[in-house]
Amino acid sequence: ESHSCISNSVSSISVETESLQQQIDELSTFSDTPAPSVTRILYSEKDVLARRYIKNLMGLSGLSVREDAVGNIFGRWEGYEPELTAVATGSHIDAIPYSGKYDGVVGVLGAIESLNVLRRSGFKPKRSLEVILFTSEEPTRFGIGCLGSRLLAGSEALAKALKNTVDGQNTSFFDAARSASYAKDHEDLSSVFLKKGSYSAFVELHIEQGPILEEEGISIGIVTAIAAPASIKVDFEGNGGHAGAVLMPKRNDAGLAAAELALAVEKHVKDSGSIDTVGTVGILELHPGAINSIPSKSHLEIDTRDIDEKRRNIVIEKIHQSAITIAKNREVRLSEFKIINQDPPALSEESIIKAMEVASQELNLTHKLMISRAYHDSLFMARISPMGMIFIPCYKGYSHKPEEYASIEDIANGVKVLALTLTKLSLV
Ligand code: HGY
Ligand code: MN
Ligand code: MN
Ligand code: MN
Repeated sequence: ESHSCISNSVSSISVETESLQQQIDELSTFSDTPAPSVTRILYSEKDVLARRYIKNLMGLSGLSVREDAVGNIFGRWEGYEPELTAVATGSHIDAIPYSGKYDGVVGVLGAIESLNVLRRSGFKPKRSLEVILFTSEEPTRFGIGCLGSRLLAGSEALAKALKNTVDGQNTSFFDAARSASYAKDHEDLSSVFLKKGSYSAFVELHIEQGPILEEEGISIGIVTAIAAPASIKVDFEGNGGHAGAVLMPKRNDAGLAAAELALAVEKHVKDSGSIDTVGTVGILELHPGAINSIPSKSHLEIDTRDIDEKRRNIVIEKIHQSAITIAKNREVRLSEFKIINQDPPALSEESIIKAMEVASQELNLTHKLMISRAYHDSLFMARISPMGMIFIPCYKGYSHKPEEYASIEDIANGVKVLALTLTKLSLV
């Protein structure tokens, strides 16, 4: 009867698109910047409101809700063989400054709706199904991406580092967590770690954050691999001084050192020999930041990624060499060159790729295999569980900006593929 319930479920599954769109719109109002932008930073008051909103939706869907010490939230639909490892799906709801309302959100609200779709179709899960809201996928507040999923994947290094991590306002990670009513009784985060094999499968629904699906008119992206991300923090220091009085030969301008390094990043990335290597200097701060004062300090943060880990690491090496050479030539001090993260890529599990392909075929949806150039919580869940990702098209591939958009039809397609994929993985 399990096969029959899958086959007739294709015809009987339907997504409640109005309420899903309404939820996306409502969630986007929990923001520190005006619409259409969304800014929702980890443990901020808006983040706490958004978390409450999601927990309420999980409750309304009959899921049992639990939260861990850093605020990863789990909504569980118990299966009829609860002793088997569960199948999980989920994503994030934190949003970088002035971004959009679909990144991450589609994979949380869509996951809850996919369980509603299954419940409404009369499906009974054998393996329990869990929706996970990962704490802080974005690096905005504490400089490290996928903070929640890295800890779930058992990162001792991160658990240790968080003990003396502060944000830009000098608030410690634990003070921020406690202000959102997490990490109350202890600073030992090993309680967050999940053992390898805790889930039989993890699948994340996400907007593509790239233009391919929309350009090629394809409804579903089936992710085969997630690119390898890395981030570096660099500080230069010089003597600074009066913009009028100090003549050029006497200067050691920390701002120009940063500018030269930013251009060196672009050069090394373009010279990598592959279009798949990318590099970005998204943060470049000058101190004291006065028009008539020669920058005495500069701080830049570099994001570089590639689907080939070795090629990416060669770029990091070259960036480091450039920083040292620039400092020497300009007689400034390279006071910090810190690699924050240098992660390997992740491969999706063959059996989950297969399940997503079959689900797309059953739904008559065009689909294609592709890589994810953005990182996701799936990159870390892949360390403790077989992983898969479903992409849906987004407008011109825009993301991390207010123009980010995905149509409710495309979102509904993603929710249906997720729902059918979950049935297959749950009945294994
Ligand atoms: O930056 C990323 O790739 C992710 O969207 N945070
Ligand atoms: Mn059967
Ligand atoms: Mn993002
Ligand atoms: Mn995301």
